[in-house]
Amino acid sequence: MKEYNVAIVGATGAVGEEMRRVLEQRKFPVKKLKLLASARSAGRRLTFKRMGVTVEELAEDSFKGIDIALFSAGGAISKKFASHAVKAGAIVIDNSSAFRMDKEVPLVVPEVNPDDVGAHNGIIANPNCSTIQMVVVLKPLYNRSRIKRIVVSTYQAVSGTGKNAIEELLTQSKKVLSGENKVKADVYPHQIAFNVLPHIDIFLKNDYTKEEMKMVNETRKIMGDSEIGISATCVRVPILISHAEAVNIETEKKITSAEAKKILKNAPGIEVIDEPEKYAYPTPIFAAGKDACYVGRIREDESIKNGLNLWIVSDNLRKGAALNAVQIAEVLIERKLL
Ligand code: NAP
Ligand code: 12T
Repeated sequence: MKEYNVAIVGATGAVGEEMRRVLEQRKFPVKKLKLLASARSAGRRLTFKRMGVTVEELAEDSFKGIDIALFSAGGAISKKFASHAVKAGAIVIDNSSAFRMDKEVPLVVPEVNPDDVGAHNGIIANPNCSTIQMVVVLKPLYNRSRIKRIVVSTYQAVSGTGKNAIEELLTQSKKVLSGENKVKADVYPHQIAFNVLPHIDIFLKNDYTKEEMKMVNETRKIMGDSEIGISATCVRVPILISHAEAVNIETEKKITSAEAKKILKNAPGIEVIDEPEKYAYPTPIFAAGKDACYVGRIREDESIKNGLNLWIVSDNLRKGAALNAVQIAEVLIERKLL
């Protein structure tokens, strides 16, 4: 089997760490793994397949001989370095929002639009975490009946923001539990421990957040339907891993809740957990560390003719980031595009 030289840009971050784990767990055919981060981390030793790998400082000439570069160090780094990786002959799979809406850049969720991978100019974008888990679940329903409108509220874990945010939630929580009533907020504008913030990424001119508009625009691009009405409210909650979403959809044709359950049970990448009588529904703690998009609380919306309500939960660092990126690379290999 052919093996590939893989680089992880942002290897010491929350997503980068998960990338290493996913590559190893899925037995991705790695010939050589290059771990890149800032000067702060250069020289650190990390393990891959029980071997030590030294973290190197990211530079323009880091990509010689690299076949696949998995970028996860923020949009500014992607904008500055992705072109150098492409020039060196690598295919870039980018986790930031830098290129997602570019016309020449495919935005891919393998369960939804795998055929889009081919049309790239060196860069393929990994969608936003909240978008990925929603489209994995909505696509099989869409295939049964076009979805006219989506209304979604998210409950997003702090790990979506990165390592500093995980640290901040833990530190603040310890302080509150030890009786301090004033805690310092650095990463977020307000205390996140024991709180809920209706604010993810920056605010835009229309008063929505960038995260909310990513869900609108990326969903339309991935589903290949620019006409779907989408309204999102993205909320940060004090949990470590996994995003949850309450999703309401309006379809053109009626889909009963029984039919929806049957469709979703047979769809790729999805597990249905929906037995209210046993209190069985997906939760963030259950989904953390797992690969599937979990869906439960499937109900017909009794306020409209053709509506459904769903509760969708998935690990934001895995399917929401690292796993989806590695699956994109696997599609490239399967299709002999790499
Ligand atoms: P993180 O935990 O803060 O890690 C950031 C990583 O970037 C670290 O490895 C850091 O290295 C590296 N980095 C920072 N500045 C750098 C520089 N100047 N040069 C080289 N490396 C640098 O963040 P994260 O949660 O892993 O997220 C990173 C990226 O993934 C962001 O673009 C975020 O938008 C994206 N992301 C995407 C999704 C998704 O929805 N698909 C989900 C979460 C995050 P040091 O350790 O040396 O500082
Ligand atoms: N600000 O990939 O803070 O565009 O949870 C993902 C997660 C941006 C992204 C977050 C973010 C992205 C967050």
